[in-house]
Amino acid sequence: HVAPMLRRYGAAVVVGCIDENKQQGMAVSRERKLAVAERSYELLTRKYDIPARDLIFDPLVFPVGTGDVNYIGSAVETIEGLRAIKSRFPECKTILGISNVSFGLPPAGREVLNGVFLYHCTKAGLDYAIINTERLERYPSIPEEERRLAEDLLENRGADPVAAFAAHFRDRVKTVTPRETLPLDERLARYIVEGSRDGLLEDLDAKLREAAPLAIINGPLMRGMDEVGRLFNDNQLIVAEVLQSAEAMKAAVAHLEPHMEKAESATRGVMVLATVKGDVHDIGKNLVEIIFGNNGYRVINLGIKVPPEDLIAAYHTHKPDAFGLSGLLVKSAQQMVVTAQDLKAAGIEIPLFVGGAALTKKFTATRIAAEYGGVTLYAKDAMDGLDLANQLFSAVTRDRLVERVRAEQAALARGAAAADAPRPATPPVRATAVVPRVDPSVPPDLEAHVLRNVPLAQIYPYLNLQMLYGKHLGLRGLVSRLLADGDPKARELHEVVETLKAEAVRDHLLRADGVYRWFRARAEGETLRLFGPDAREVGRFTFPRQSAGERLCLTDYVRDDLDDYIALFVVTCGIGVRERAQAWKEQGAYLRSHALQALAIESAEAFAEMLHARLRTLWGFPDPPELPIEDKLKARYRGLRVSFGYPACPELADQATLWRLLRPEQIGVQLTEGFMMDPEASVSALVFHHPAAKYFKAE
Ligand code: B12
Repeated sequence: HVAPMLRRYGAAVVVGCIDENKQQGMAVSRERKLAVAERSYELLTRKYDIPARDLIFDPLVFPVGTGDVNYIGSAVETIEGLRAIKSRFPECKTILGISNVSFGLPPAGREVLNGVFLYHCTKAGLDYAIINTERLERYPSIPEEERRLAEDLLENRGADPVAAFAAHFRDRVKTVTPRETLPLDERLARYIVEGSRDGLLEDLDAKLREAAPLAIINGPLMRGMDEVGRLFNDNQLIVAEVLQSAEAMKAAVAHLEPHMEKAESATRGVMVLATVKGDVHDIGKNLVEIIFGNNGYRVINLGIKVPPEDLIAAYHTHKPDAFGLSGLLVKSAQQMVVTAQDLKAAGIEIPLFVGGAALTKKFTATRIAAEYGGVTLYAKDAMDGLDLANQLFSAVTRDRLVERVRAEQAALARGAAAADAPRPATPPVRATAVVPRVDPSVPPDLEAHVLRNVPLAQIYPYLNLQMLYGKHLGLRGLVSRLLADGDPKARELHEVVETLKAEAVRDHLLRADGVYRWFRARAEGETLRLFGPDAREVGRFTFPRQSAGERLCLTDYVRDDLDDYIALFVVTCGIGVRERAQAWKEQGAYLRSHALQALAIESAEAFAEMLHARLRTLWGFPDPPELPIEDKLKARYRGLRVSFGYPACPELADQATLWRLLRPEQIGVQLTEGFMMDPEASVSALVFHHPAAKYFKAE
């Protein structure tokens, strides 16, 4: 299945030395590694005609220090297996995940063992290594004694090389010097890195006796923020901690400001930041503002739904060094193209930073950069944006960055042009995976329902913690497991989130409102017709059909021969959130401000999940009582909930019909000209009852 695709697209492939052998699938000995590689080579090059240069063999690395008898001495087998494969197939490449070798050993020892192992693998012919270069001792700087211990372990020399190695490194923890004993400058940087304000102001006063405020900001404080960036990129800090560091920075700068001359400014550059026309996305843009604003940039945040003419006016008023554009949806990415054209027509050429969930590097290269006069930079997140800005605004790195970005974008544009060969148009045909006809489920009524001030306690159980803690607050790993294991970062975040949840109830920080209604419906090809209680058509939606595979279309889930039913709803948890988050942000309470917006958007999603479950019950097919909420969040229930803008119903303009049918204005939700819902923390949905309904991508 995979090999013909590799051939078709000209892809390279990583070939692990694993076969179907039941006892010993993963090859450990050098002989088996070579044998599996030889067999794979034969199959892939002869049978499937994949060029040898596209094969990358992974001879596999096993942990040598966990005490697992199967892997004692396995490191030398990997090195020798690699050497054998490389000399047998010199035109192929090799790859290894290096640090697996040291799994289970003391951290200081791991860095040494990884360094020594990498060195020997490279000498044996390794082409690619997967390794964290920031956690690696370089071979030449490893002391003789430690090198010997590592080599004994890798080659399994001596009576018990694991014990000898572990004993040497066990107590060598990287010692953390208590803050008080550090020199003043290092202490100042440490407050920022730790996001702590305990003693910060006193130390700033002490420093003010010997240095000017601007020098303190640009010196130790900024060094702290640079370290925060480095630790974030090295996965050692999470978003929530970066926000706490920014809070400490903000407090420090606020303390120093009264001592500064009016004209003095600590800026690396000025950025005018905005969410594009038609888009209400606030949370991502605000993160960018906080990160840039506390790393030496002056950020002028123009807010949401900003048309190009406002950006052009801001250019003349503020004379910025760069623009930053944000947007959540694909439509907003298209709006960025229009904005870039308008800026260009106005003769503006300052660097343009762009970002957002639905934006990609490729779209930036082929569509936005192509329309703009100046350099256009895509940032995958706020820290990435900061890193790019720092390179751009430093005379030393600027040219190299611009050259790299332009070359990358040119390559992407060339690739896109080559891939853009016109595809034969396939006429829509009915589903090949025939969707069974089921009896319509009759809903309890066809009235419009308005839910006001739904208790948050009914919604919170449906919160997706992986999204809240992981995606928005940055916790890495499986959140449920980290919480169950009492992971310190997870515990700390739990504290923040739970406090905020309780506050949201007590102080009415969030309110939940919704509208829903069932409609009589009938499918007609790819069109879904909706009828009012008097059987008159009240609206219709046309959905795309998959052009290949199962050729599904959402209308397959609705009867075309008799009256069937679907439900529509809009929910929000966003009323008043933007204003409150803004006020907290201005006070420097960055983590709280961000956490409130994150809780609001995830509560909107949770509300949608909760309301959907309630509709299933009212509709006559309640979930089994024992079905846990985690399973509901994985859509393990009867029926399907989709939203306009999703892959099966991508046409966002259909939101306008939904608006006409449900009138969500009555719960305070407006539709923007980009068909987004204002406030941001809102979700709209179509609900199908068909038991075989499932998620699919139509285009
Ligand atoms: C969480 C989420 C939601 C949340 C919150 C949305 C939000 N404001 O973030 C809720 C549940 C409210 C939601 C609703 C909707 N969503 Co939604 N949502 C997502 C999801 C899963 C993650 C988005 C996210 O991470 N947000 C958090 C913020 C902080 O991240 P961010 O915006 O990406 O910002 C970071 C970077 O992008 C970058 N950045 C952003 N801007 C800038 C600017 C500059 C200058 C720089 C340097 C960097 C930068 O830095 C930020 C911080 O690090 C994505 C899918 C995905 N995996 O990306 C879908 C997604 C964006 N949603 C989608 C859709 C369709 C919708 C709805 C229209 C569905 C509906 N009909 O109800 C609504 C629209 C809401 C509205 N108000 O109109 C689609 C969009 C596709 C499309 N057609 O455009 C996606 C891609 C899902 C999908 N695959 O279909 N959604």
